[in-house]
Amino acid sequence: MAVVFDRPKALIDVPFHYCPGCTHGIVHRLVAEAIDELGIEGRTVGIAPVGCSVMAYDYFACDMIEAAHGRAPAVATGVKRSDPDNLIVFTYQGDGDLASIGTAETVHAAARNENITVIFINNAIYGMTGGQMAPTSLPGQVTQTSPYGRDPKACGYPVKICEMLSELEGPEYLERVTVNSVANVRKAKKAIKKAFQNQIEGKGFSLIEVISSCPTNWGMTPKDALKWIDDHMIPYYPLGVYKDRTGGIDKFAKKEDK
Ligand SMILES: Cc1ncc(C[n+]2csc(CCOP(=O)(O)OP(=O)(O)O)c2C)c(N)n1
Repeated sequence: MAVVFDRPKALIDVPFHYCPGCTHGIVHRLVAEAIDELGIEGRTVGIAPVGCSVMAYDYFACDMIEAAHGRAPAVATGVKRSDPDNLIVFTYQGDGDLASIGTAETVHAAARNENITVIFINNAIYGMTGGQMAPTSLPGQVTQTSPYGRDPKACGYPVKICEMLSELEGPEYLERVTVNSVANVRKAKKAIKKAFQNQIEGKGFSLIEVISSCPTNWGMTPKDALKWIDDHMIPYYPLGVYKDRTGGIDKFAKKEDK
């Protein structure tokens, strides 16, 4: 009988601990599929810091390192530079991790065009710690620490990572995707695979921002959470390629051409 669906080899056969409807599991699968398809399992190292994906080392069948909260790009830099021609290094980070406590590490790894792959899970909330406001929480979004909705006057505006990093000359590839429909999952897969392929080809820093759902802390059913992504997250965080130096989407290249 033909096998039409199977677990990627780069995922260990254990149940995830994630809440029902959380999209971390989908993204884990896409990363694992990319590792399988590119044939890099034996030389891939993942870095997962603190957040709901803190136990990613139990799920990926490759070497995994636990970084302190926010520090994954710095750890990834050290690992990658120790064996740059062989190792394929990815980080897997939440928005509290990457866009708050780890902002400096993110910005400087991108500015250095460090040859690593960053998977950035933007679920607009601090999931693991119980639903506090994140740097990416939307204006008006109700969280445990903004019970009347995020007020930009008191809490500032969300940090748009792809837009911000696209202002740097360094990074090779920045794309924002989501996984709230089959079509969007397919596009996310393509972007994630490209982010790994870029590293294999030595092109440099690739970051894929995945707009994700957190039904538990958003206080919604899994289905409503996927719709909330369409209705609220995507208008604020438009999907698309923000930089692709080799593909010609690069404002610095345009400036030089003129
Ligand atoms: C240095 C440090 N500060 C704070 C914490 C507490 N902490 C653990 S996880 C987390 C937030 C994680 O949120 P996010 O990165 O968005 O990932 P998610 O859980 O939503 O997937 C925080 C603040 C910590 N573990 N270490």
